[in-house]
Amino acid sequence: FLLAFSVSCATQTTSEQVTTDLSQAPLIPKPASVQATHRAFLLTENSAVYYQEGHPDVKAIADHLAQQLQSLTGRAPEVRPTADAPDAGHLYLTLSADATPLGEEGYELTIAEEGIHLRANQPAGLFYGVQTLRQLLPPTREGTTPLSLATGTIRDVPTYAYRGSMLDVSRHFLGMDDVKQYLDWLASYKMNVLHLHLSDDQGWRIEIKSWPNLTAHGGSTEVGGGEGGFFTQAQYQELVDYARQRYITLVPEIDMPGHTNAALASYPELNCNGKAPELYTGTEVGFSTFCTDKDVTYQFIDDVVRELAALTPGPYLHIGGDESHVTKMEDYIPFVNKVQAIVQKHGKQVIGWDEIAHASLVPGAIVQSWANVENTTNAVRQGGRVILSPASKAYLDMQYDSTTTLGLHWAGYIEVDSAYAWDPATLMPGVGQESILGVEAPLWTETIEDLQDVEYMVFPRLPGYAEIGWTPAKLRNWDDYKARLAQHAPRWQAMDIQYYPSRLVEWP
Ligand code: TNX
Repeated sequence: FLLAFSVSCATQTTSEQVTTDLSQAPLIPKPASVQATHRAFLLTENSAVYYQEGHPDVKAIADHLAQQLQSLTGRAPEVRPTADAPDAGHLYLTLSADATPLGEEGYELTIAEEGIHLRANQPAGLFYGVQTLRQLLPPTREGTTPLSLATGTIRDVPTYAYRGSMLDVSRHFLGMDDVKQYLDWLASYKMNVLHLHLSDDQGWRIEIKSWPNLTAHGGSTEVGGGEGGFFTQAQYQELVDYARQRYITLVPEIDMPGHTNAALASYPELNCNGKAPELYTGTEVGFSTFCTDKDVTYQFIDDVVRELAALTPGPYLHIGGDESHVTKMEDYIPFVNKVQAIVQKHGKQVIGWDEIAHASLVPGAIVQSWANVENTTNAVRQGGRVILSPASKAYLDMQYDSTTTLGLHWAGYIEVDSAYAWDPATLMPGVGQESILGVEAPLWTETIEDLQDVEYMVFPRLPGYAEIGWTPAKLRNWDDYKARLAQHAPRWQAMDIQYYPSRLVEWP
């Protein structure tokens, strides 16, 4: 129900009344449980952020929250270790190991008239609780404090452990600032994986010190013949760190044995005929392959995986494996088996596109399913777990409809409703929730040239994938979601995001 506040309402420039019903908050992802108590907490300039001492990450999250609050109140709140009995009106961040139902990533956010208490088992949970709090506050500074928050308790845990998106930085290179911006977007919707597609026919985008021509030559162009680019190892580590501060794991992908023209052009010895092809700036797929029966190929892969694994604290290394149309199946299978062993040797868990299920999956291997039911069920039969990226639902490079100018449509058009209204656990027969690690929405960049293009394809679909990964299926439905989604537009506007204004949503 709605209640007008004489104090707080005057301070909020929107004409809407201030709601004190926490269950009506337009949160994305929708929390697992919300209990409203229909009163209000007033956040003032004197509200401080108290954090439990003993864990550096908790202090960092408190600082992050303080920064967000400063942008809304104009004043930096004090950040202090929890004092014995501070007076009312503050925010408290606490790690409590006993709240086991919250798991690794869950949180409990209690908003009372006297104060706001955020609790979690792990820092990640506190970070997600802060993202929720941020969505309960206005998008921008709208006037003076106090800001009113509806009271109640949110107890929230994600359904799937892996909630990701992929950026293809190979077809068109996207630089440091673009990737950081993308990481911020993912974090604000509680997504926890960024998969970087670092190599393809059109470009090699990660410095490998033992094979320097990969980037010197192989990174020098992109689709359309632009200048390309690459990440130095130091830059990559900066991204790893930026992601880690947002509780996001980076998954690096080196695609092979196909999608390798940039590497083949950089080192002739990787080709069966010993001749380096020209660099490629078109958009065909499936024409390149490493020479799978040369020893140097595996020496090369060992070096690349060793260097990349050393730079990557996350558990995964993605070996691609898709669309190797010019690699014979009798060569593809032993190749994938050997590469899996190399990845294991360097201490990482293998992820590959669903075609790798043709090989014998090593224990712990994860298959990223983009289309093929047979490959995916084969992976599950082998004991592999699955990341779902069904092209006709989750490909961010698919056009919204026939009038969209960016993007492709080989897997169909994906309007905002179709992107949202599917359930990972019932998508493929034989691939149930217990086999599913999570969901990932890939953005391939054959037609995507810069961050503005990225924005248009990603917004407003990305929050939907975040919700599919986080919110229990039984709490999700399109009509409820689209009303919440509409209310995020002012947040995107505040961040200068040029989103696709789908006609299926009643934007404010
Ligand atoms: C298929 S799906 C690809 C990519 C393309 C994409 C374009 C998959 C694993 N491979 O190489 O960029 O389609 O939508």
